[in-house]
Amino acid sequence: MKNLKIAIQKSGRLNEKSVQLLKNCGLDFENYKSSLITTVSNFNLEILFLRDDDIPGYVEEGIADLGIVGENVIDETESKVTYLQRLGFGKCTLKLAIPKDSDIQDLKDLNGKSIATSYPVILQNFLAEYNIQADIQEISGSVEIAPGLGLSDAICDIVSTGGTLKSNGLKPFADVRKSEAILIGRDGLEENEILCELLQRIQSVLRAKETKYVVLNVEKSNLPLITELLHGVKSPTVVPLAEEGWVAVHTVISEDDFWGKINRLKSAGAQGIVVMPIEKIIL
Ligand code: PRT
Ligand code: ZN
Repeated sequence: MKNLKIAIQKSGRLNEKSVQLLKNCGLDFENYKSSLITTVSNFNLEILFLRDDDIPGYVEEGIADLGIVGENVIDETESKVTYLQRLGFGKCTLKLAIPKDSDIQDLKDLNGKSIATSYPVILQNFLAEYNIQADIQEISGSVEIAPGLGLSDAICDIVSTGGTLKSNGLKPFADVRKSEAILIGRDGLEENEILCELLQRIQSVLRAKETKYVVLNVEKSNLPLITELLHGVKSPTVVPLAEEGWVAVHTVISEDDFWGKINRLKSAGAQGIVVMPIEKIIL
């Protein structure tokens, strides 16, 4: 079977998590920082390491079959690629921000103002949607310092914690678009067997991340209360303990659900609660 090629970021914010996701899928490869391509030894896949900005174009042109990249980059490059799977990392928001003491209060106040950004395409589309005429100043990095240098009245940049805005005397003003890392594919790949298997592995890793394996001990008489609280993959497994009248309950539960139920489980008599990570869940 012909290998598929997947493009991931060579270095930067998405590199480590992209590599980790592929490794968690059971793929065995050397993560050579210096090479541009590596072969997975136990799966029909080659990995290309690229600048994130180049990934959508490589996939659109079919040089790579698949890619992992932020949605912001796909939109900015206006590439025609297929969204295959949201990956839950690299989460951020492209925001408009203004100096703390700015008199801009409303989106319409941006009319006639200048906005510095590395995302001119997304920004232009956003402004057009709100019928705003502003002067877009395209700069490739350190956008946050533009207002301080007198280059612009506002900026449009990616924010995750908000720390960079704050330390540059800026405040968020409006959200332009949310983004996270996405698995994309070239056109016509949908039925490909290697892709189907890779997607199944990725989805089982993502599912496992949201869930925990929980074991707890309870007196047999309290078991109905506990099983009612726990709705796992199926009904929980119940195993007798050496101590007469006690059982251990094993189940799989979403982490959010678990934290919401912990106090009710304790009041229902649960003891010795152990929570463990899960590697994969195959449905
Ligand atoms: O070299 P290459 O071109 O591949 O990488 P790059 O420098 O263009 O991108 P990189 O590695 O910085 O980011 C890759 C992707 O990560 C982006 O396209 C986003 O989808 C996503 N991402 C998630 C972020 C952030 N969080 C983020 N915080 N990208 C950039 N930032 C920057 C932002 O530009 C700003 O300078 O971090 C600063 C703000 O962070 P906070 O936490 O202070 O708000
Ligand atoms: Zn980039």
